[in-house]
Amino acid sequence: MSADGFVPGPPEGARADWTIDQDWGRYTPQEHQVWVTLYERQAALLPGRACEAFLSGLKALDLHGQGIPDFRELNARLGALTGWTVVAVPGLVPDEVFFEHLANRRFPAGRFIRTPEQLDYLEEPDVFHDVFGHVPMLTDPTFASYMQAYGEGGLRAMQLGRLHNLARLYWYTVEFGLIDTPEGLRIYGAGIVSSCGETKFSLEAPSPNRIGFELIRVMRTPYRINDYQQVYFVLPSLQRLLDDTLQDFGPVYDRLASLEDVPIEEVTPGDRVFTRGTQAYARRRLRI
Ligand code: HBI
Ligand code: FE
Repeated sequence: MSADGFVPGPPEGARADWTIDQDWGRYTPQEHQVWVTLYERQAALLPGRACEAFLSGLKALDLHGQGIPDFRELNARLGALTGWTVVAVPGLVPDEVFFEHLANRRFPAGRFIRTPEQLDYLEEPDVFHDVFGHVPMLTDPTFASYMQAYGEGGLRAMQLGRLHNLARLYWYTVEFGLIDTPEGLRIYGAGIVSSCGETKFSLEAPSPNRIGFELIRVMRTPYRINDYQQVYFVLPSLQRLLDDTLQDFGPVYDRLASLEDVPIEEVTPGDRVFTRGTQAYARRRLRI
Protein backbone atom coordinates (compact mmCIF):
# COMPACT_ATOMS: atom_id res chain seq x y z
CA MET A 1 0.00 0.00 0.00
CA SER A 2 1.18 3.55 -0.61
CA ALA A 3 2.04 5.87 2.28
CA ASP A 4 -1.61 6.29 3.23
CA GLY A 5 -2.30 2.59 2.67
CA PHE A 6 -4.40 3.24 -0.43
CA VAL A 7 -4.09 0.83 -3.36
CA PRO A 8 -6.08 1.94 -6.42
CA GLY A 9 -8.58 -0.60 -7.74
CA PRO A 10 -7.93 -2.41 -11.03
CA PRO A 11 -8.99 -0.74 -14.29
CA GLU A 12 -12.20 -1.66 -16.07
CA GLY A 13 -12.08 -5.26 -17.31
CA ALA A 14 -9.12 -6.32 -15.16
CA ARG A 15 -9.27 -8.80 -12.31
CA ALA A 16 -8.61 -7.85 -8.66
CA ASP A 17 -4.90 -8.68 -9.13
CA TRP A 18 -4.86 -6.37 -12.19
CA THR A 19 -4.43 -9.28 -14.62
CA ILE A 20 -6.35 -9.51 -17.90
CA ASP A 21 -6.62 -12.24 -20.53
CA GLN A 22 -3.96 -11.93 -23.20
CA ASP A 23 -6.53 -13.01 -25.76
CA TRP A 24 -3.73 -13.72 -28.23
CA GLY A 25 -6.18 -14.11 -31.12
CA ARG A 26 -7.02 -10.41 -30.92
CA TYR A 27 -3.56 -9.17 -31.98
CA THR A 28 -3.55 -7.72 -35.51
CA PRO A 29 -0.99 -8.60 -38.21
CA GLN A 30 0.39 -5.05 -37.79
CA GLU A 31 0.98 -5.67 -34.06
CA HIS A 32 2.72 -8.96 -34.78
CA GLN A 33 4.84 -7.15 -37.38
CA VAL A 34 6.06 -4.64 -34.74
CA TRP A 35 7.25 -7.60 -32.63
CA VAL A 36 9.01 -9.12 -35.67
CA THR A 37 10.76 -5.83 -36.47
CA LEU A 38 11.95 -5.34 -32.89
CA TYR A 39 12.92 -8.99 -32.46
CA GLU A 40 14.99 -9.15 -35.63
CA ARG A 41 16.79 -5.92 -34.75
CA GLN A 42 17.73 -7.14 -31.28
CA ALA A 43 18.47 -10.75 -32.31
CA ALA A 44 21.13 -9.40 -34.70
CA LEU A 45 22.73 -7.24 -32.00
CA LEU A 46 22.71 -9.44 -28.90
CA PRO A 47 25.08 -12.34 -29.64
CA GLY A 48 28.39 -11.26 -28.06
CA ARG A 49 26.62 -8.52 -26.07
CA ALA A 50 23.89 -10.28 -24.02
CA CYS A 51 24.97 -12.73 -21.32
CA GLU A 52 24.79 -16.51 -21.81
CA ALA A 53 21.77 -16.89 -19.47
CA PHE A 54 19.75 -14.45 -21.60
CA LEU A 55 20.67 -16.02 -24.94
CA SER A 56 19.98 -19.57 -23.76
CA GLY A 57 16.69 -18.40 -22.22
CA LEU A 58 15.63 -16.93 -25.56
CA LYS A 59 16.34 -20.29 -27.19
CA ALA A 60 14.76 -22.42 -24.43
CA LEU A 61 11.52 -20.44 -24.67
CA ASP A 62 11.53 -20.64 -28.44
CA LEU A 63 10.92 -16.86 -28.50
CA HIS A 64 11.19 -16.23 -32.20
CA GLY A 65 10.66 -13.62 -34.81
CA GLN A 66 7.25 -14.84 -36.01
CA GLY A 67 5.23 -12.53 -33.78
CA ILE A 68 3.95 -11.80 -30.28
CA PRO A 69 4.21 -15.00 -28.20
CA ASP A 70 1.07 -16.72 -26.95
CA PHE A 71 1.49 -16.70 -23.15
CA ARG A 72 -0.15 -20.14 -22.94
CA GLU A 73 2.66 -21.71 -24.97
CA LEU A 74 5.30 -19.51 -23.33
CA ASN A 75 4.12 -20.47 -19.84
CA ALA A 76 4.18 -24.18 -20.58
CA ARG A 77 7.93 -23.88 -21.33
CA LEU A 78 8.80 -21.29 -18.68
CA GLY A 79 6.77 -23.01 -15.96
CA ALA A 80 8.54 -26.31 -16.60
CA LEU A 81 11.95 -24.62 -16.24
CA THR A 82 11.63 -22.44 -13.11
CA GLY A 83 7.96 -22.35 -12.10
CA TRP A 84 7.53 -18.75 -13.36
CA THR A 85 4.57 -17.76 -15.48
CA VAL A 86 3.83 -14.56 -17.39
CA VAL A 87 0.49 -12.86 -16.68
CA ALA A 88 -0.98 -10.16 -18.91
CA VAL A 89 -1.70 -6.73 -17.39
CA PRO A 90 -2.97 -3.51 -18.98
CA GLY A 91 0.27 -1.63 -18.15
CA LEU A 92 2.08 -0.45 -15.00
CA VAL A 93 0.43 -1.83 -11.89
CA PRO A 94 0.69 -0.44 -8.32
CA ASP A 95 3.95 -1.41 -6.59
CA GLU A 96 2.19 -3.64 -4.05
CA VAL A 97 0.39 -5.58 -6.82
CA PHE A 98 3.66 -5.88 -8.74
CA PHE A 99 5.58 -7.24 -5.73
CA GLU A 100 2.77 -9.66 -4.87
CA HIS A 101 3.00 -11.18 -8.35
CA LEU A 102 6.81 -11.44 -8.27
CA ALA A 103 6.69 -13.04 -4.81
CA ASN A 104 4.48 -15.75 -6.36
CA ARG A 105 6.68 -16.23 -9.47
CA ARG A 106 4.23 -14.45 -11.74
CA PHE A 107 5.75 -11.82 -14.05
CA PRO A 108 3.25 -9.08 -15.04
CA ALA A 109 3.69 -8.27 -18.74
CA GLY A 110 1.96 -5.44 -20.56
CA ARG A 111 -0.43 -6.97 -23.12
CA PHE A 112 -0.16 -4.03 -25.54
CA ILE A 113 2.64 -3.52 -28.05
CA ARG A 114 4.09 -0.14 -29.07
CA THR A 115 3.17 1.45 -32.41
CA PRO A 116 5.61 1.53 -35.36
CA GLU A 117 6.20 5.22 -34.53
CA GLN A 118 7.38 4.27 -31.02
CA LEU A 119 9.97 1.69 -32.05
CA ASP A 120 12.83 3.39 -30.23
CA TYR A 121 11.29 4.56 -27.01
CA LEU A 122 8.09 4.28 -25.09
CA GLU A 123 7.05 5.44 -21.64
CA GLU A 124 5.40 2.29 -20.35
CA PRO A 125 6.67 -1.32 -20.59
CA ASP A 126 4.92 -3.08 -23.48
CA VAL A 127 4.88 -6.79 -24.31
CA PHE A 128 8.20 -6.53 -26.15
CA HIS A 129 10.02 -4.86 -23.24
CA ASP A 130 8.46 -7.26 -20.72
CA VAL A 131 8.53 -10.57 -22.58
CA PHE A 132 11.60 -10.18 -24.82
CA GLY A 133 13.46 -8.08 -22.22
CA HIS A 134 12.61 -9.67 -18.89
CA VAL A 135 11.37 -13.22 -19.43
CA PRO A 136 14.45 -15.04 -20.88
CA MET A 137 16.40 -14.37 -17.67
CA LEU A 138 13.59 -16.03 -15.69
CA THR A 139 14.72 -19.37 -17.16
CA ASP A 140 17.92 -19.08 -15.12
CA PRO A 141 17.28 -20.72 -11.70
CA THR A 142 19.49 -18.25 -9.80
CA PHE A 143 17.92 -15.17 -11.40
CA ALA A 144 14.44 -16.73 -11.04
CA SER A 145 15.05 -17.03 -7.28
CA TYR A 146 16.38 -13.45 -7.13
CA MET A 147 13.24 -12.08 -8.76
CA GLN A 148 11.02 -13.92 -6.28
CA ALA A 149 13.17 -12.72 -3.35
CA TYR A 150 12.93 -9.20 -4.78
CA GLY A 151 9.12 -9.43 -4.75
CA GLU A 152 9.11 -10.59 -1.14
CA GLY A 153 11.54 -7.81 -0.23
CA GLY A 154 9.43 -5.25 -2.02
CA LEU A 155 6.41 -5.90 0.14
CA ARG A 156 8.61 -5.48 3.24
CA ALA A 157 10.32 -2.35 1.90
CA MET A 158 6.93 -0.70 1.46
CA GLN A 159 6.09 -1.36 5.10
CA LEU A 160 9.44 0.14 6.13
CA GLY A 161 9.12 3.15 3.81
CA ARG A 162 12.26 2.05 1.94
CA LEU A 163 10.71 1.44 -1.47
CA HIS A 164 12.78 4.15 -3.20
CA ASN A 165 16.00 2.38 -2.16
CA LEU A 166 14.75 -1.03 -3.29
CA ALA A 167 13.46 0.39 -6.59
CA ARG A 168 17.08 1.47 -7.29
CA LEU A 169 18.23 -2.12 -6.80
CA TYR A 170 15.64 -3.24 -9.36
CA TRP A 171 16.57 -0.44 -11.73
CA TYR A 172 20.34 -1.04 -11.70
CA THR A 173 20.04 -4.85 -11.92
CA VAL A 174 16.82 -6.17 -13.45
CA GLU A 175 16.46 -3.21 -15.83
CA PHE A 176 20.01 -1.95 -16.52
CA GLY A 177 22.43 -4.54 -15.12
CA LEU A 178 25.73 -5.67 -16.67
CA ILE A 179 27.68 -8.78 -15.69
CA ASP A 180 31.43 -9.45 -15.90
CA THR A 181 32.53 -12.56 -17.83
CA PRO A 182 35.92 -13.95 -19.03
CA GLU A 183 34.97 -12.63 -22.50
CA GLY A 184 34.23 -9.14 -21.15
CA LEU A 185 31.14 -7.25 -19.92
CA ARG A 186 27.78 -8.63 -20.97
CA ILE A 187 24.17 -7.37 -20.61
CA TYR A 188 21.43 -8.98 -18.54
CA GLY A 189 19.19 -5.92 -17.84
CA ALA A 190 15.82 -5.95 -19.65
CA GLY A 191 15.79 -2.21 -20.30
CA ILE A 192 19.06 -2.60 -22.22
CA VAL A 193 18.42 -5.85 -24.15
CA SER A 194 15.10 -4.52 -25.41
CA SER A 195 16.66 -1.26 -26.64
CA CYS A 196 18.69 -1.12 -29.84
CA GLY A 197 20.56 2.06 -28.94
CA GLU A 198 21.27 1.22 -25.34
CA THR A 199 22.51 -2.28 -26.18
CA LYS A 200 25.48 -0.63 -27.87
CA PHE A 201 25.74 2.41 -25.60
CA SER A 202 25.85 0.40 -22.34
CA LEU A 203 28.87 -1.65 -23.44
CA GLU A 204 30.76 0.61 -25.83
CA ALA A 205 30.09 4.31 -25.14
CA PRO A 206 32.85 6.21 -23.27
CA SER A 207 30.26 8.42 -21.56
CA PRO A 208 28.79 6.31 -18.70
CA ASN A 209 30.56 5.04 -15.61
CA ARG A 210 30.74 1.26 -15.24
CA ILE A 211 31.19 0.33 -11.57
CA GLY A 212 31.37 -3.00 -9.70
CA PHE A 213 28.04 -3.97 -8.08
CA GLU A 214 27.82 -3.31 -4.35
CA LEU A 215 24.38 -3.45 -2.73
CA ILE A 216 24.46 -0.32 -0.54
CA ARG A 217 26.23 1.70 -3.25
CA VAL A 218 23.49 0.80 -5.74
CA MET A 219 20.70 1.59 -3.29
CA ARG A 220 22.24 5.05 -2.65
CA THR A 221 22.33 5.94 -6.35
CA PRO A 222 19.37 7.77 -7.93
CA TYR A 223 18.44 7.15 -11.56
CA ARG A 224 16.80 8.94 -14.47
CA ILE A 225 14.05 7.08 -16.27
CA ASN A 226 13.97 8.68 -19.70
CA ASP A 227 17.44 8.45 -21.19
CA TYR A 228 20.47 6.18 -21.39
CA GLN A 229 22.01 5.51 -17.98
CA GLN A 230 24.93 7.58 -16.65
CA VAL A 231 26.16 4.63 -14.61
CA TYR A 232 25.93 0.85 -15.09
CA PHE A 233 26.67 -1.54 -12.22
CA VAL A 234 28.57 -4.73 -13.04
CA LEU A 235 27.87 -8.04 -11.28
CA PRO A 236 30.66 -10.61 -10.78
CA SER A 237 27.96 -13.34 -11.05
CA LEU A 238 24.19 -13.84 -10.80
CA GLN A 239 24.81 -15.81 -7.59
CA ARG A 240 26.20 -12.64 -5.98
CA LEU A 241 22.91 -10.86 -6.69
CA LEU A 242 20.89 -13.66 -5.10
CA ASP A 243 23.24 -13.97 -2.10
CA ASP A 244 23.09 -10.22 -1.42
CA THR A 245 19.30 -10.20 -1.64
CA LEU A 246 18.67 -13.21 0.58
CA GLN A 247 20.16 -11.41 3.58
CA ASP A 248 17.97 -9.56 6.08
CA PHE A 249 17.56 -6.03 4.69
CA GLY A 250 16.88 -4.56 8.16
CA PRO A 251 20.56 -3.71 8.79
CA VAL A 252 20.88 -2.59 5.15
CA TYR A 253 18.12 -0.03 5.65
CA ASP A 254 19.68 1.04 8.95
CA ARG A 255 22.99 1.74 7.19
CA LEU A 256 21.23 3.58 4.37
CA ALA A 257 19.52 5.85 6.90
CA SER A 258 22.93 7.25 7.87
CA LEU A 259 24.27 7.63 4.29
CA GLU A 260 23.64 10.35 1.71
CA ASP A 261 22.62 9.49 -1.86
CA VAL A 262 25.54 9.36 -4.30
CA PRO A 263 25.19 11.86 -7.18
CA ILE A 264 24.39 9.87 -10.31
CA GLU A 265 27.57 10.78 -12.27
CA GLU A 266 29.98 10.42 -9.31
CA VAL A 267 32.72 7.81 -8.82
CA THR A 268 33.38 7.28 -5.09
CA PRO A 269 36.68 6.14 -3.46
CA GLY A 270 35.29 2.68 -2.62
CA ASP A 271 34.13 1.95 -6.19
CA ARG A 272 35.61 -0.82 -8.29
CA VAL A 273 35.87 1.17 -11.52
CA PHE A 274 35.55 -0.67 -14.85
CA THR A 275 35.07 2.60 -16.79
CA ARG A 276 35.40 6.14 -15.50
CA GLY A 277 32.98 7.74 -17.97
CA THR A 278 33.32 11.13 -19.65
CA GLN A 279 29.59 11.89 -19.02
CA ALA A 280 29.75 13.71 -22.37
CA TYR A 281 26.48 12.14 -23.57
CA ALA A 282 24.63 13.15 -20.40
CA ARG A 283 26.10 16.66 -20.47
CA ARG A 284 24.91 17.10 -24.02
CA ARG A 285 21.44 15.71 -23.31
CA LEU A 286 20.91 17.23 -19.89
CA ARG A 287 22.99 20.33 -20.49
CA ILE A 288 24.63 19.65 -17.09
N1 HBI B 1 4.19 -2.69 -13.13
N2 HBI B 1 3.50 -3.90 -14.99
C1 HBI B 1 4.49 -3.39 -14.25
N3 HBI B 1 5.76 -3.57 -14.65
C2 HBI B 1 6.80 -3.06 -13.93
O1 HBI B 1 7.97 -3.23 -14.30
C3 HBI B 1 6.53 -2.32 -12.75
C4 HBI B 1 5.19 -2.16 -12.36
N4 HBI B 1 4.91 -1.48 -11.26
C5 HBI B 1 5.93 -0.91 -10.39
C6 HBI B 1 7.31 -1.08 -10.91
N5 HBI B 1 7.56 -1.79 -12.01
C7 HBI B 1 8.47 -0.38 -10.26
O2 HBI B 1 8.03 0.48 -9.22
C8 HBI B 1 9.44 -1.37 -9.66
O3 HBI B 1 10.58 -0.67 -9.26
C9 HBI B 1 8.85 -2.02 -8.48
FE1 FE C 1 11.01 -3.61 -17.10
